[in-house]
Amino acid sequence: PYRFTRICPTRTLCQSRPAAPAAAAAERFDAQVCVVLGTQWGDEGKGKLVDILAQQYDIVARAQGGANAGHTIYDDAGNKYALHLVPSGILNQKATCVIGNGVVLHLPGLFEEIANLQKKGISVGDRLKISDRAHLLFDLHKEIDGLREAELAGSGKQIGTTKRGIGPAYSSKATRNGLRVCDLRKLDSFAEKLRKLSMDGSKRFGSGFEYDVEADIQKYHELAQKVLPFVTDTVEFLHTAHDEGKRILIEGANATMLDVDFGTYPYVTSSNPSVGGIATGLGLPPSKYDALVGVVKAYTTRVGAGPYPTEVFGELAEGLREIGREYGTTTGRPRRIGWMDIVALRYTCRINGLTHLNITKLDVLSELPEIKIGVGYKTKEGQVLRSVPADLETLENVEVVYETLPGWQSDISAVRDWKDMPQAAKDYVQRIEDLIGIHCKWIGVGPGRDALVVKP
Ligand code: 2SA
Ligand code: GDP
Ligand code: MG
Repeated sequence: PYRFTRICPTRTLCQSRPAAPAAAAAERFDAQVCVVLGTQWGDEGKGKLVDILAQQYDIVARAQGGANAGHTIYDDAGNKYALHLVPSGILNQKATCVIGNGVVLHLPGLFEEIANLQKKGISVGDRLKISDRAHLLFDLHKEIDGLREAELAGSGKQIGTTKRGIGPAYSSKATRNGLRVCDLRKLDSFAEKLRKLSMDGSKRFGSGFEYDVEADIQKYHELAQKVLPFVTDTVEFLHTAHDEGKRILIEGANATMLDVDFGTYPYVTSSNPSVGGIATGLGLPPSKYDALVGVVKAYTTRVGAGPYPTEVFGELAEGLREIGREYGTTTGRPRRIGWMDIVALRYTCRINGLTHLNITKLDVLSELPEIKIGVGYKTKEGQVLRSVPADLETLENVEVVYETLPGWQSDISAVRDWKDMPQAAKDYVQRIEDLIGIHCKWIGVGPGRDALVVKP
């Protein structure tokens, strides 16, 4: 039944973009502190919402993850930006961006990203604050990430990491031999600590471990001078700003189904992309969060290995991948594709205590004659599960129970008002809202800033 009829001009995404203000930017969002989180396996379109909301916030902060994250955003002129470590608020020239203590920071990558932004006319200047407690991610962590994946390849159990060194950097943090940004203030002891850390790698991996520690120490002499002007106590900075009534937007990276505690372990990232990671990654407590927005793709995608109950294949997957441009922002890997999974979504919404949802990429489904929603998991033994099981074997073997809704088969990429949405598209969004019980405040109908519908 899935014949892609190419009725939908979203296949030429962002070729001519009207410089109209986004609907969300026109309407003030009241929350003084707003947290934006991924509710699926990442790449829901968090960056786009953060960029839009950032126009009305003073501070935009990242709390966890590292350069594994990839957020693609388009400005009013249709220029494309791919951000990894720099918060997506950087496009708002009035916003100060914060990289919190929970982020693992690869300094060469950060400066490359800043230079790329500068080439596109976005000056970072003094608008970036970096926590002195954040852990440094070195090339040795990337090296170990690659070596570990190569080891796992033998047993066919590769995680499919981004090879950005994320797991090894959080391992160093937990092992308590990691180096923090504040260590860059004392370069003698910094060098000693880095030599010890490097020794761990060479002991574990022997001659396979290719890392020139002395060369890196030299490099970090320069990098320290470059980064220290941005470094501050971000806990103090954020609390003072909050007390002064400043508005703070917090940008989640990755997503709850990739959370090291709640995701499909071990096929997860090594941080907590759920709400707990926001609190520990910034030192701003949950009692200060006024809104928690979950970003939900109208279907699902996943990069890397691991169980994925609603995954689809063949022409349907290929068609949606092409229309939705589902390729990794960081690695360019093709993303796996699946239907909306309500069991997983209900689970992640509960964990995060979400107050609003943003359904994204509804336009990508426009060509389909019918659309499925996974509403239940049935085990081999015939038991219907109410939530996501911890045991991967159980999860891998569930049979998904689907509801099928009619598609709208018309282009919705120019719709800006909920009342102009085709009835079948309204029904699809309403069904998700009813199943989850959280207001879908924003609906994405294209990648541009203006392509957003506010649902009453
Ligand atoms: P890692 O590198 O240790 O965090 O990888 C562990 C798992 O987490 C997944 N992961 C991601 N999933 C979706 N998007 C991510 N960011 C990039 C993007 C991904 C890319 O925006 O497209 O470019 O490939 C991201 N980062 C980590 C990863 O696939 C592993 O399953
Ligand atoms: P993030 O990691 O959650 O920030 O998401 P990514 O930026 O990695 O991936 C989301 C992709 O979808 C980006 O290329 C966005 O430009 C694009 N996107 C976001 N919202 C929409 C939408 O509503 N419709 C379409 N067609 N694309 C969107
Ligand atoms: Mg992404």
